[in-house]
Amino acid sequence: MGYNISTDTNGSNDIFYRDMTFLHTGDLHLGKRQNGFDRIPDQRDILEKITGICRERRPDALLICGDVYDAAFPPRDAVTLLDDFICGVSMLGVKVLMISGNHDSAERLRFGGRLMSRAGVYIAGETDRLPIAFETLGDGYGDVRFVMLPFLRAADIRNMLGDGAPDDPAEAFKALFDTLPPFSGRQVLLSHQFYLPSSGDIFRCDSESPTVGGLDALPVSALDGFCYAALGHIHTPQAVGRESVRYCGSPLKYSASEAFAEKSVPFVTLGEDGEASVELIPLKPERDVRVISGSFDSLIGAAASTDPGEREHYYYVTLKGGDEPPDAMARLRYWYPNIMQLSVEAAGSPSVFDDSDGDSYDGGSTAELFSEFFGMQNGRAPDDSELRLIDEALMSSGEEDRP
Ligand SMILES: [Mn+2]
Repeated sequence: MGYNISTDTNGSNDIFYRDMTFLHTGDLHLGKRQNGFDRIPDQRDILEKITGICRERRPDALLICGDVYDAAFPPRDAVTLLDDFICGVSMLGVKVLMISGNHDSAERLRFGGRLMSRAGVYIAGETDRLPIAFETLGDGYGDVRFVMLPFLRAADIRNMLGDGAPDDPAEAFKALFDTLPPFSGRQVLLSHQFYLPSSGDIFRCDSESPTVGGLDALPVSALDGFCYAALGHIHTPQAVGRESVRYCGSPLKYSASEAFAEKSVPFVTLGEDGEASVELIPLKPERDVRVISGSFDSLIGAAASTDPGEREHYYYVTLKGGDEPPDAMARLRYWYPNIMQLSVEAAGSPSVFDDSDGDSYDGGSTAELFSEFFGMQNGRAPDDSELRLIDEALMSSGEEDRP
């Protein structure tokens, strides 16, 4: 946004417009604990780096595309961190546009949003009314409409579109976009759904928890009307179908499967004609996630000659060779204080030791789990006839009701 009035070499007073630019982030997962480690200090570090990019590059807007927090009830340090981040970016004169993801509580995230919009901080967490939120920012070439779609479950779409909602998710999304007021200018989308290209697949990793009550993969063709689609949800940075539809990826590595991924933030320049050019600005954390493997002796031997700074990273360690002593974890931690996980690869089945606080489910029968799932989907407990249907379905699938 904004423009520079300058004198060109001919001495005439032409106005040179500056193309609109924005920075695309998402999947911050603030407050996440990873294998027992509080990642708030790392998150503060990486958000300060993103703020630094804003300071240097002065984009018109910073987009935060969902999974802002790791949980619906974020710890207070996470809330403080987000407050500091948004405030710091906003003070630079950069607008902030933020949507809720499947990990966020949409209602909590949008607290104060109507007031904050006056300061250029826009939050979309509405899932219960039309139209979906949008903000219009202008540059010298006219207005650009940012369509801000909070993470939507199938039930949200039914609530928004009513009885006429198409069953096909792709059709439903088109119908949602059709409810927006007509607009002929350039449009940018913020969304936190699972989109797939028409051919091929996308790179996924272990830290994207499957979405309860989520929609099936949406075809990326649903986004054809947008100059740029800023997506969140998938933690590996990648384009989907075309360069200007992309997942920015999480700014930090939240699983061992991401150890070799390059994290980055797309810096997007939107031309007069709606052409979006993308520059990936690399993100380098103070403390990285590493994967090492080898025999106990070889790892201990290598540790002594490894730079102490290097040993401060987070490590996923796999021991091979069967020479590990009973106190292997303690002895490795002497050298590598931040071991997130230690696995022993024996000839038989691999075993894993970690201090994870665990995502695995902690009991409950399949029917109980289904009832919980039903509640998340529909906002109420299943009634008797629905419970009978669940039982019948479990019986016919051969899935016995576990204790
Ligand atoms: Mn995520």
